[in-house]
Formats: sequence, structure tokens, C-alpha cells
Amino acid sequence: MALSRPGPLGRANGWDLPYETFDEFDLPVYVGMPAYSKLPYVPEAAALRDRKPDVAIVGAPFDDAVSHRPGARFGPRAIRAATYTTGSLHSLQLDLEPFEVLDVVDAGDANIVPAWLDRGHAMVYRKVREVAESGAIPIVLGGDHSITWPSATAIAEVRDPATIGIVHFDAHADTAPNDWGVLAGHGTPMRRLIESGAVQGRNFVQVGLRGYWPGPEVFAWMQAQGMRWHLMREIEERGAEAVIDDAISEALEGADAIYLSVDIDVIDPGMAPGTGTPEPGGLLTRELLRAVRRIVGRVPLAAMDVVEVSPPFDHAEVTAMAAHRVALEAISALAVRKRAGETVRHVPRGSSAATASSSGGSATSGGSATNATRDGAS
Ligand SMILES: [Mn+2]
Repeated sequence: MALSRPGPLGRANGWDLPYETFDEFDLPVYVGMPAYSKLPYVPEAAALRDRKPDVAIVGAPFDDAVSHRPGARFGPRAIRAATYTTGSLHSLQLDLEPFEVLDVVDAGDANIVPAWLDRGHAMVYRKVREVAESGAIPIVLGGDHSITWPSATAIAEVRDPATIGIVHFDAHADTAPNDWGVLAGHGTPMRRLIESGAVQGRNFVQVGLRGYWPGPEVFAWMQAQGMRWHLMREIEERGAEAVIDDAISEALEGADAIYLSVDIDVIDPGMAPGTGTPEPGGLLTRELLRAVRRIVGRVPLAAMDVVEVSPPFDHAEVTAMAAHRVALEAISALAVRKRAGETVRHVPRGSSAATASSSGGSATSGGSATNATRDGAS
């Protein structure tokens, strides 16, 4: 290093050299603010409405509804930071730079305090609704799975109830009538969503169920609702690719857009141990990431969540990193759609822009028409 002029203490230590400094976005992830992938932090509703981002990350740091191991309240912060690449990332799988195509922001967290289940759900509902009303696609970082009840309800209300379907990755069906008498436990959100009319059972598809819960009477209820599910056993027999293909076509039957709910415990606990109710025998991380790319590449996405990451039970951040990538793969798949000329943001029906480009799939406005595959199968 070239030595510079001596400082006041008489030593030429080089500390006055003209070093380059870097934007927040380009700094290493462990420096500065813990926004998701160091994206712009835009927590205020008015600022979101003005900026009109395509996608907004939302934290739901809430775990008052868990049935077993707690800790998912620490999930959002851990997921946000669980990456080592910053700046304009390059998706090798989809061959594009998602943050150059999409405007993605971090809208901050729901206003959660501990030990108050009802209030927590109310705050998640309000925060997700506020973000969705800006037109941005919310990606909600949980939190235990109970937050999907308020989160998907907010999306259903913004989009029109019963027009969204849900594709739900999980070891567990989460359709219990109650958890020890509690209607809002994390084993119940999918039941509440169907009972309330937010989502129709026939537009509800589950992937990855296994283990020893729930009992047969719950599956009888699910069948009566017209729900469809794909057990891990089916994936073992037919392969993830064929099952995901079926889930995609089922999800598109009758729904305008999809809410994707990913419980990280769908991954085998050997690859994602940091979760509250681990169930051996799950998906490979790579199978889940590919499934997310393919689903978001083919189905209009209304919102998604990634839940049940419990950092106190994690090892070497492996679970938080998987959850970070689940969100990032969805973002990259949305970027492929936008590059092809689609509107990714939600343009409410009846608005002047709605007829222009909100229907999803009208790739008329050019796009770069590269050889990007819509389903990201690569
Ligand atoms: Mn689960």
C-alpha cells in the first residue's frame, strides 16, 4: 500500500487515502440495516403507495400460536440476513438479475408485541392488507403458521374473496378444528380460511404432508371441502416434478391468482432443522426451490408466505438460508414474468390500468423475448 502523508501523530498509515465507499444495497449483508437482501426499507403505507413497488417483503415476527417448539418470532430477522450475496443478484437458474427488473422493497414488520395472540393476528392482517392495497405482491416472512389466516384473509379481501387459490407446502395439513380448544392455533389456519369463505376448498392444494397428524376425521373434513393434497408418499412414488405439475394445474382450476404458503418444515429436518414441529422424511431443499420457481413462473401470484423458521433450533443458518431462497426464487420467477411484458403488481379491477395489462399472460408489450423459460425449469 502506498503510504500517504503523515497524520497528526506523525505516521503515514494511509487512513486518509481516497477509499471508495458503498451504498447500503451493495454493502455486505452483515453491515448496516437488516432489510431483506439489503433492499430499500419502506415501512410507511403512504410511501409504498407513492413508490408502487412490484414486491414488498413483510415480517410477521409472531409465535404465540405454536404447539411445540417456539422461536419463529425470530424468523423474519434471521431470514432477512441469511444470505451472503448483495447488490444486483444474478439468478443462474433463471438467467436474469431480478432486482434490475423488479422493484422490490422491505416494508418492515407487523406491529407485534408478545403474549397477545388476537392482537398479533390483527396486526398481521392490517400490515399485509396495507401492503397489498399498494398493489405490491406481499412476501410475508413468519412467524408461526397461524399468521397465514390473517395474511391470506387480507389478500382475499383485497382481491375479492374466493378468487384466490392456495398452494400450501407443509408436512402438516393445518386444518384442525382447534388446537386444544384454541381456534387460532398454528394447526388451524387453513380450516379458518375455508370456513370463513376466504378460499374455497376446491382451490386449496397441499403438498408434502407426512408423519402422524392430523387424524382421519380431519382428512374426511378436507375431502368434504373438495381440498386436494399430495402426500410425501406420492412424491416418493411419482417424483416431485410430476406432483408439482398436478398441483399447478389443480391450483389454476377456478382461481384467478394463487397465495403460496410455504412451511419450511416441508423440507426434511436434516436440511431444515430450525423449525417448531420437524417431521422426518421431507423434500430436498432443491426440490422445494425448483417447485417455487415453477409455480410462480406459471401461476399468477397474489402473495406468499414463508413460515415456521425457528432460529433457536437452527444450525449454521441452514433453515434461514433455505427460507431466504424460497422468497428469492419467487422474486426471480416474478422478474421473468415482468421481463416478458406481464404486469406483476396487482391492478385492482375496474381501475383504468386493469384492462391494459393486469390479466397476466398478455406478453404483448415487448419484453426482451429472450429464451427465458416461463417455468424456470433448468
Ligand atoms: Mn408444518
